[in-house]
Amino acid sequence: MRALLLVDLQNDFMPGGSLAVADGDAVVDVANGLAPLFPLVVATTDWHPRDHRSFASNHPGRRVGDVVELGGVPQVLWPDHCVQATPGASFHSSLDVAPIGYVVRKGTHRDIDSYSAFFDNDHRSGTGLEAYLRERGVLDVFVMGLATDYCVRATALDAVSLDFGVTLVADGCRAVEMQRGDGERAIAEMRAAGVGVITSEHLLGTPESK
Ligand code: VGL
Ligand code: ZN
Repeated sequence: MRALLLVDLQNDFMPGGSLAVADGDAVVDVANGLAPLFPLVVATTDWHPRDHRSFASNHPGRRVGDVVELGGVPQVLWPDHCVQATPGASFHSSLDVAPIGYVVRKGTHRDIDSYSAFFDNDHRSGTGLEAYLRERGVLDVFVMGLATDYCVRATALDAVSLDFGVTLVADGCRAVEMQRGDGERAIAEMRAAGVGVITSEHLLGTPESK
């Protein structure tokens, strides 16, 4: 059985949001097109308390982009984003939520970030997603969403380490690109770890065949 993982298709990562990913809203149509092809669709949400330690605003004297240590691992400081139950944490209004069977909330603990849908960044606690997928007999996951160089990357790499078959839907992803090339580097890293990389056409059938 295979599952589609939709990573963080939330307003704050969309153009106009507080941690906007360029062209991020372009992937919503990809998600809507792919979801009906999967028996199980899981969506992740970044779901931070207002005092989350990944926010630069919670570190007086620090700025967005600075790197600190959190839970023993390096932590990039971000603008406030995806605060629990705020409009920025809601799914993009064009996302078809009907096919979504399960929503993972991550980044909920103040003192550690969670890019991955599976584990906090220190890999000490899990989100419950692994057990959820295994109980349903999922062996293969297809991953897409925002952002390629953070939450998509971490989710795909953890899925590989958990021995799921992992495929990245590349046109369903966009990158933050704090440094130019981060998106491409993340894809190379995922590929090297054993992630298959395809485009949505591969699943939908090519438009030329219509
Ligand atoms: C993300 C930075 C901070 C992401 C989440 O969804 O990729 N990036 N929090
Ligand atoms: Zn976050």
